[in-house]
Amino acid sequence: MSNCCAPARPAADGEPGRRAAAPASSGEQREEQRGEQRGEQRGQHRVEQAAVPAGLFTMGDAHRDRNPGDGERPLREVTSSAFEIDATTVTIADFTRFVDDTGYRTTAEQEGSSAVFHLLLEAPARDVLGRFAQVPWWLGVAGADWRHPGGRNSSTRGLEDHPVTQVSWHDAAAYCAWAGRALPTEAQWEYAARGGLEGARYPWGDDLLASDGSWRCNIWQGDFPDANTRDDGWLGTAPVRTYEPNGFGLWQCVGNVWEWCADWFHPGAYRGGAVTDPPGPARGEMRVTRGGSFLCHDSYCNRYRCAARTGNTPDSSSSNTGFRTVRRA
Ligand SMILES: [Ca+2]
Ligand SMILES: [Ca+2]
Ligand SMILES: [Cu+2]
Repeated sequence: MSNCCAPARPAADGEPGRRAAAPASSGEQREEQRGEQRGEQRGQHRVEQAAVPAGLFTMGDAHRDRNPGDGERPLREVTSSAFEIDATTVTIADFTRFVDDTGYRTTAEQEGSSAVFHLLLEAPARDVLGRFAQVPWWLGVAGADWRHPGGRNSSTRGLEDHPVTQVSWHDAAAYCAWAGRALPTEAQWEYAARGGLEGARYPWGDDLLASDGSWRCNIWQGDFPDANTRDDGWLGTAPVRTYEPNGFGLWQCVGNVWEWCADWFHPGAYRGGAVTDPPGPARGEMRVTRGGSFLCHDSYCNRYRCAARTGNTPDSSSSNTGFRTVRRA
């Protein structure tokens, strides 16, 4: 899949998305072992927690807004155990504590590049390695990583309360291992994002805008991908406590940054009827991402919805993908 919203890291042969998938969870298991060897010294995870009660919800797109091929249907009844989830995505300040404690190097740092949205580029032209063919507003940029989200001339100064970005699924899993946490399953993510509203399009209801016409999430306004009017206040990421939290106390599930989930992505994942605490497909090539980002616009990508789903290869990283975590069961 060439995702309109976040490109896959090119394989060594330059063809996006063709890199062989890593053996299932190898990075995660390695990081988990490391975390367990540290035992009591597990890192301090300071993100505020939202309590999600045990319950039953309808997973999937009840409005037929779906993107063909994403597999937002059939609807299915999901029974969920209670769990605790981060009220916000992991911030740059949070990720800094993890890296300071462990010396962890992200996939982008190891590979030497990451995907930067063209209007967020802060790097000399020689750092631009290329454009992604299907999604030319994405640039492969040498030196882009979580500390330099726009490239070598950028920094995270003043962005401490913004979501960390330019992190791969492996990086998110490594953070979780350090913190004694886990990525949410896709079902946990959707249940938490819905905030107790059954079948609603957004975490706050069915209408995109507030009754006074103001924005309730950080997506794109204007002509994608070149002109953004910033009606919602933001071209790129917003601080994690922007707008209002949902009924369970979660902020910005929809918009701002895509959020990595634990599951492998498969468009047929919902077939098979009612389930309890589903872990997702046993294998795959992409990990699920949820919630859409500051780049979503109805003109080409309406994935800023509770039911929307897509995936990316686990080594991919970009300007608009981050994560939140759950307490390990
Ligand atoms: Ca925006
Ligand atoms: Ca989000
Ligand atoms: Cu989108």
